[in-house]
Amino acid sequence: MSEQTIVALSTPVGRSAIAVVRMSGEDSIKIAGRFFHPMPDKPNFVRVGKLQTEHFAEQAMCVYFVAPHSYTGENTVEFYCHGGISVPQAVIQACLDNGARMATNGEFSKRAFVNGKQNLTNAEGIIEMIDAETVSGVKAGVNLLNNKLGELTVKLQDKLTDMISRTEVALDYPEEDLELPTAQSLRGEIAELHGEISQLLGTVSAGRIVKYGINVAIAGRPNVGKSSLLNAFLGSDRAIVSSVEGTTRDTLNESIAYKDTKFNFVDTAGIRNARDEIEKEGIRRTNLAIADADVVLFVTDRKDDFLQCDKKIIKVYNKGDVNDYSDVSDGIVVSARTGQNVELLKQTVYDAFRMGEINNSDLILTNQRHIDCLKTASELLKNAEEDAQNGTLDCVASTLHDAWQVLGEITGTQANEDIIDRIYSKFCLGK
Ligand SMILES: Nc1nc2c(ncn2[C@@H]2O[C@H](COP(=O)(O)OP(=O)(O)OP(=O)(O)O)[C@@H](O)[C@H]2O)c(=O)[nH]1
Ligand SMILES: [Mg+2]
Repeated sequence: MSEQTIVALSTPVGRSAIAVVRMSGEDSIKIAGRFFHPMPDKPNFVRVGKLQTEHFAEQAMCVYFVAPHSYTGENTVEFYCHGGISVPQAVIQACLDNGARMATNGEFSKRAFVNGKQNLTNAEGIIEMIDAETVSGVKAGVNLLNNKLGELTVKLQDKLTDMISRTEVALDYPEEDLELPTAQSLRGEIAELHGEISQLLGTVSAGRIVKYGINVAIAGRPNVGKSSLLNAFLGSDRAIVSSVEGTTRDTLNESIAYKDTKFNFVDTAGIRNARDEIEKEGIRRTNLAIADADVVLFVTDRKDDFLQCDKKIIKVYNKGDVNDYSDVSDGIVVSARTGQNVELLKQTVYDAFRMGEINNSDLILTNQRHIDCLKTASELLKNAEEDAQNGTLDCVASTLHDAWQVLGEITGTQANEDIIDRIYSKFCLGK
């Protein structure tokens, strides 16, 4: 049964030069022909024409695509009309009056999935691209859209299928003289596959940084210039700076984009024996910020200072404009006041996470759903390895099958309706 034709505004609601209204479904071209004249002579070509709405005639452009050669895989029509609120609304109304219905969030993309035009990772790639705040985030989305993870998942599933079928043959025809896997050889194969998945899961922390940025805590004793450094990073007078020790009492979060990466700075209260309740709470928050950090910029203005924590630390010798740090070799000398070496410090943080390398790699896990599926698959393979070790081939086959199933959830070949709906509901209307 063919689905009903749907319509939605694909551009944001509000004042704009143009707006795009999209219709998809078997009748979409027929519906468009009732109020847009002349229709383009052929698919994939834009034509300017008169779009008759209930109250006015609008000059618009129209293009149509014929199934299956469209985003959704169905007949699709797009109108490029004047922007604002009322004109697109009237165009949508014309579609509704002629037989279309309003689309729900992500319904165009869901139809693309149903029609085999995209898999779930492709769809999630689109969401990541739209939501990305940095170039590296967009790249991670592009890789998903380009099916990098999808292809790898299918390859892993193929290997599993091969192992499952050989194991099942061994179980069904034990007396036949076939070249069948021994428990030991099977264990080796499973371990290899397990290793591939573990390697992939090893990219999770890099993926979090790509998606959300590097959490950089600026910490140290009072008055060393932490807030001044935050301001220097931001290029604005964000935090209060004063010569009074204990100026900053609360944590202060600000982000910047550096190259293709986001830095999430937290300026913190200076660490010392607290003088009052408020300062005590401030320092407690400093410790939370340190615990949450990917890297701590330990700011100091003297040579014999140290900070003990189990985080990556970059020592920052501040006030380089007035202090002599000529024999310092375990950190970076900067001046928050003059800006000396502040760019170098950003570059140092960037390099500490090998962001250049990460952003050039093909496959980094950035999506929690994918991570969860791979973790489950990894657990199952670990169990299968043990079963193989114990020689219980029937258990091996069924566990490998479960792993195959879980991997299928990544691309959606094995995903249930709930997962699919949850993913597409994250799309905006008209996508
Ligand atoms: N000469 C010089 N003075 C600086 C530099 N950075 C900060 N200062 C001064 O050091 C004092 C303290 O600076 P803040 O940025 O408030 O220091 P803080 O570490 O945030 O201090 P608390 O919030 O009290 O922990 C101010 O008087 C700043 O002007 C610098 O690079 N050179
Ligand atoms: Mg401060």
